[in-house]
Amino acid sequence: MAGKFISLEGGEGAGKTTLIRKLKTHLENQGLEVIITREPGGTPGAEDLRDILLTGQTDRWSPVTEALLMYAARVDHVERLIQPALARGAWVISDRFSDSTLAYQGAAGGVDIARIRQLHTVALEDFYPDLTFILDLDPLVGLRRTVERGEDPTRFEMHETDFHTRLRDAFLRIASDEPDRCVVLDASMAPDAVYEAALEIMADKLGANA
Ligand code: T5A
Repeated sequence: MAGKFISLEGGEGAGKTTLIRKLKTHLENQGLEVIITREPGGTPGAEDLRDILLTGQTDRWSPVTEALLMYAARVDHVERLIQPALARGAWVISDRFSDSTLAYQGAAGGVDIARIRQLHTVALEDFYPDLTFILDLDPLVGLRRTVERGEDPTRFEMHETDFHTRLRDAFLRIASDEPDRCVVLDASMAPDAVYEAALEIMADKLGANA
């Protein structure tokens, strides 16, 4: 039986990585093989692209170039890691996927959404996650969390507040446009409360195994 593909989306510091670790442990306790991965990245070639995408000045690439680079990385990721894992029955959880391109390069960066959707079709046809969690959080709270972590900011974290507000609105719009696939989680709750809410949704949407 094919596995399931879950993506987590949201603004900076929303708590995706924290939630993914908990979901992995839960699913492994159900006897499932679980692969956790991230975008941009996830395979050696895509991680090379991640290095150039996340470093340098905010205007290092135009939003269209960013979208193309994100999709170059994504095709490698899907073909070499995600699809083979799903085919052998593993569950794959990715820290970001295609909705991030719609939100970051599209709604926040200014690339026409229809153009990004066309790019998706050219690159991956109708391949999408089975379930997407959108972690919704005030962007200032998320950015504060990343600052408190003490790492250097990425190119995207350095954008103005307006950019992060557009991102939040974009993710909420994606969730309301695609209610079968996407579920919004209130990421201002404590980590365990976010996890409990995610477990309930996963069981409801993906069935008994979850
Ligand atoms: N990008 C990506 C695009 O522009 N287009 C694309 O198509 C794609 C795929 C990736 C960047 O690339 C951009 C978007 C991103 O800017 P990244 O470093 O992977 O860069 O950035 P993020 O994905 O945003 O990852 P972060 O690690 O910054 O955030 P997370 O994973 O959402 O948050 P997490 O779990 O690491 O938590 C952050 C801090 O908050 C605490 C944690 O302990 C941690 O210290 N925390 C909480 N605190 C209070 N309450 C909670 N519920 C908490 N949950 C976590």
